[in-house]
Amino acid sequence: MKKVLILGSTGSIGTQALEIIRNNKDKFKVCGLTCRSRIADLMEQIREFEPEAVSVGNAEDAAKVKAEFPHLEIYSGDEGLVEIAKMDCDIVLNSLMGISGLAPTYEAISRGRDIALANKETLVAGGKLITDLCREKGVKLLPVDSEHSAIFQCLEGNGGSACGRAYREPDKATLGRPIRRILLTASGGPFRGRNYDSMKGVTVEQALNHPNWSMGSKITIDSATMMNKGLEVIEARWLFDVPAERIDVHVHPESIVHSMVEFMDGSVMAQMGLPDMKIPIGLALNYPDRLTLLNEFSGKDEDRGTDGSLDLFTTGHELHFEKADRKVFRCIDLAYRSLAEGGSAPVVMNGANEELVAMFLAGKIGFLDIPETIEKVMDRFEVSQPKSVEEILAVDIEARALAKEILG
Ligand code: MN3
Repeated sequence: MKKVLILGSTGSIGTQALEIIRNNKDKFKVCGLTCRSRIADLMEQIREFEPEAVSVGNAEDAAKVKAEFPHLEIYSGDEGLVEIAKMDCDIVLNSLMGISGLAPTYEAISRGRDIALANKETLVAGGKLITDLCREKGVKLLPVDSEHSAIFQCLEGNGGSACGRAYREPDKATLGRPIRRILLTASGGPFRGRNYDSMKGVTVEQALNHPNWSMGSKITIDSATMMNKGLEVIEARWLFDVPAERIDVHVHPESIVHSMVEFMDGSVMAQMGLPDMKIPIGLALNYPDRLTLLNEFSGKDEDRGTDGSLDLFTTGHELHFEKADRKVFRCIDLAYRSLAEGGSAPVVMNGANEELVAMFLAGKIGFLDIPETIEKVMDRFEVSQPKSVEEILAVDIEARALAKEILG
């Protein structure tokens, strides 16, 4: 029985994880849950899953929960997330939004808990700090992001496993991983095929209309700007310890191939599946074993595909691949630039992006203000070398302030 702490349990990933746990009660026990503002949803989850501790966004909501569940350990605020991350558990699912995921993840890793990571900003901002600590503590960092779960699955049995085995340059390697390239796939988002100027007036509603995936609003806007893919390049760089020049972005509008790895012998491994986050969530929670997530297969070939499985015959899937247009989706290049500059540069890019996405969602700025302002913020920032969670969070705050200042 694995004891699971879910950070961000009322969001898209959190609720899907709880659905998996509900159907696999012999394998998992929820020990802690957190949410920022969806208190009613959290209370329902507390009734059903009976955790020992929860954390909520503020003290007022904590009091409300306490009134209803007097025996529960209850924390609140950003400190609450760090406090609950200290609790005894086997695995922490981090499905928090944005940089808020960094400090509690660091805390959980320092206590030796395995991490199922859905919060890519943790690695974007704290990649070196987090992965160094994982190696030191022998912690498994299991990707929940669908592309990274795909890469992880392609690497299993090919010299790779959960975070920690160092990549070596193929020509110099006798040991290590003979990876030639990681082929990171991207759906292209709702604005695939557009030219840059045509995106000037796009509305929040249009940007939130993702063709394949149903996700939270921040990541959906990131998908529309393709900053999501930029963040994923950085995430892959740290998770798999592969240099940025060996990570390529391939637009694949069907979202059936979730990413690929090319090895030095010319073999390319791909992982496929319908776009369903339960697959990566389930694998990360139950690693190294797979869960039964499909309905029982009835045995007749004609029935394949009706049980939620990928059927390449009857659903008529055609798979297409094209280059990402980086002149249009400038955020991809900004992410590569931040990796090349190193140090605080990805923190600055990420902090500016988070602030700008929130401003766009609030109707305060235009869609193209996002990439253009991130670039200005990066131009103005001198790259530093933050060495702790606190220093990273300080850079994040500065970057957000500068983004706001530039837009007046
Ligand atoms: Mn993804």
